[in-house]
Amino acid sequence: MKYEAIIFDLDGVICNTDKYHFEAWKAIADKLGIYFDEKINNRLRGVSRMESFNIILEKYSGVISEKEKIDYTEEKNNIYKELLSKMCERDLSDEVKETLIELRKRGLKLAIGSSSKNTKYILKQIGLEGFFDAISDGNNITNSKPDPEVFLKAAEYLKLQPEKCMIVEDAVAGIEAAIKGKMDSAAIGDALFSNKATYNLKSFNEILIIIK
Ligand code: B16
Ligand code: MG
Repeated sequence: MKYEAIIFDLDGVICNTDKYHFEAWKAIADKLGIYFDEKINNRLRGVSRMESFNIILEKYSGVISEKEKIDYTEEKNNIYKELLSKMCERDLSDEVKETLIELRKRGLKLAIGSSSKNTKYILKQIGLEGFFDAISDGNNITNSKPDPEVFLKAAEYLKLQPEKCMIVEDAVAGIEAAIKGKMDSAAIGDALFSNKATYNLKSFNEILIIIK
């Protein structure tokens, strides 16, 4: 086989938490009277919480202190976590679940490479606590995507060379991170627009075809 491991992004790949990020950011943007739509939300995919807020603030004409920025990002995270608390095992699709099980059966190591500091909580909610061989997330990185750090750390935790790992991503920033880390990548959803991934997935289970 071409790869020894697959490193999955979480939000927008394993589960659809991206819609909750949107809802939570929208509440903050509305509070501040900032215009915010799906197109701006797509620029937040894969980037850290504070970087996301800085992108939203590009449309803000007022003045905001660093302390207020921390307070607003915390408020966003509380709204987001409240939405996550309603998630359960049914929020993991059969397609994703069956593909993960089949990949493991074929002997591949499976890891998460996510910018989110809520990764472990989300995995628990959808019934995947303890499933992955390694988790690299927003808690162990200094630079978020498009920096390759989160994926390089995942490869390191798996004790594998980065070239032996393939990345699955829904964010353009994530595909750029994979390229910088010299790793092959498979794009799904919004990441298809980057046109820079090694593979383009029409559906998640196509991973089973491309790894052959
Ligand atoms: P949190 P991923 C990313 O997760 C999201 O795509 C991005 O929108 C979010 O800002 C980032 O996590 C940080 O999330 O606020 O939960 O720490 O796509 O890299 O799995
Ligand atoms: Mg994502």
